Amino acid sequence: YEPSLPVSEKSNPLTGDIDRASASTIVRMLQACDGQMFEEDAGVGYQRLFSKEVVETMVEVAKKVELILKDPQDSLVVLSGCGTSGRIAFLIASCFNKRLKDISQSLVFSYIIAGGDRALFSSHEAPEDDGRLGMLMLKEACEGKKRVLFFGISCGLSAPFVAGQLDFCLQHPEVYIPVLIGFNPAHQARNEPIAGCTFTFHSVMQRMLELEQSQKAFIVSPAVGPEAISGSSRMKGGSATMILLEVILSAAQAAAFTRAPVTEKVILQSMLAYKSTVDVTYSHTERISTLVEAAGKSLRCSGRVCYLGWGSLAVLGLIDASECNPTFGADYEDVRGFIAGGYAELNNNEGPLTSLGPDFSISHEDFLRLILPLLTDRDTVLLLFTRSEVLGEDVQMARRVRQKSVFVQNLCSSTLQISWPSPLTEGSVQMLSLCQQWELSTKLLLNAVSTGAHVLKGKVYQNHMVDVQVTNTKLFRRAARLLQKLSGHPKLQCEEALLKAIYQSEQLTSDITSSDVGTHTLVAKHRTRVVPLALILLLTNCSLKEAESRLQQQPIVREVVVLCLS
Ligand code: F1P
Repeated sequence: YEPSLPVSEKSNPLTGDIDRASASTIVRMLQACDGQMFEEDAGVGYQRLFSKEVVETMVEVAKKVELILKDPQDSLVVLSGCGTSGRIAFLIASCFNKRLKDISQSLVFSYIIAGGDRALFSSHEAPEDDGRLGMLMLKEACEGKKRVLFFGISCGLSAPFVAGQLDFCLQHPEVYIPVLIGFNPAHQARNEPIAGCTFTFHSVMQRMLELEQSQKAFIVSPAVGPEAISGSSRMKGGSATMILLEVILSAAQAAAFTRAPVTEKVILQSMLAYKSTVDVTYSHTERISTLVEAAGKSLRCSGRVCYLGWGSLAVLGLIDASECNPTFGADYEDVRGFIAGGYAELNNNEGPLTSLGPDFSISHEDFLRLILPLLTDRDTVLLLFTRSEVLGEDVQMARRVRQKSVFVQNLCSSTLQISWPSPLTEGSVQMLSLCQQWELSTKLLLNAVSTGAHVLKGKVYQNHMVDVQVTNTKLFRRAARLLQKLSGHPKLQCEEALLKAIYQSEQLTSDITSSDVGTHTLVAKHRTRVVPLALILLLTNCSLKEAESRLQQQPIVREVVVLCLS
């Protein structure tokens, strides 16, 4: 079934055996996968990051941002997406607004995440399916604006939420210019009907392609190769989103405030600096492997991994932690992020969210109050900061954590001895890019830690997220496809097994089979381990009860499968 899959959903041949690899091999595999982001077009005909068309479009988009920065009255640059894409939108909008504030300019960047701010730090995948909701949230965010540059991010060119927003922009060209950011060739955009809408992602994109010539719409969608864990677009998809947006917005800021015009050369050089960041980060394979090993050990013996961060690096910790639940079926206690200054530092649209539950307690005070007393030597704590941010707070914090004999590792530029590529441009841009590259570097490290640790815990089968939460249509289809691949059974039978696991029912009633996928995903939200259960059902033809007990006895799915097959 693989040839028919879009690049972002394919399984990567480099990582087929990642589930049996050691920590250092896992890190080397991730390095090879991330390296693919910068590969040239290898004759497959897909646009890549460095393709001429991609760079040219980035120049044009940066010029549109520049216009808004120079004349911000009644204007807005909106960044929007679902899951990781929405979280990166938040991070970038916050960083660039901070920089505008530092030079006393109007703040023009704003973000939208499907599901609202609660989705910044926890998994809310269902709103991704809602095209109308996307449109309404965009309309509300832009009330009264006369000029809006809208960045819709969907790594897989698939989220109905983003399609709804792009469609709205196309219907109101007098105000909106849509820019689509994704990582598949255009013809691979999702063409599945969207509930309550007359368009598909694919059809919206076709309309955008027609408008590209007249610069009324832009598409930046280079392929970056399949993800290390199939479909896990939080990894390369998220990193490449960061790179594209940071390069475009930095170039626009430099042009608006330091009179350094946006050119293809500026864009290309800036992207090359990100390539060096990836290389330099992975030149510390040994140290990263130590972290992966420690985090894996913690998770394997029911310990926890905590990221204690300062500033934007803390945001990356919060983001990475929030993705472990939907990707690996992890509990929110397994990997958690905390930020110095809490919500005041985040400055998110909806303000403090602490009242939503314990998983929204994200300040260092919360960590000291709720987590520190519980820490044991099974746990791993990572401190994330740049030296200028912490002024000794990190040392104090590390001391307090170490008293509990926890594995503590500081991740800051000095500890990892990350040196930075020589500055490419003069003035403020140099400062900006230095800081931004710390962020990409931190993202890669944290993705390696959380992915590697879950792989070592047995939460990945070959290179598939076999414990994925089936909480929206994309994830339902991905789960059903995975069952087909792993069991060799036909699609219908795999979907039936999935439904049995979701509804916890041996018999599928007509009520169940006649419901739509959206309904199934609402029920699945309250279930765990549905894909492993369905897989055992398919492989052994046993009862649900027996499948559950097999999983309880051996939680590592690959081992259960080996047992089933023997
Ligand atoms: C959005 C997203 C991903 C997440 C998971 C579910 O994907 O929420 O960020 O990792 O795969 O979907 P996309 O719209 O950016 O492709």
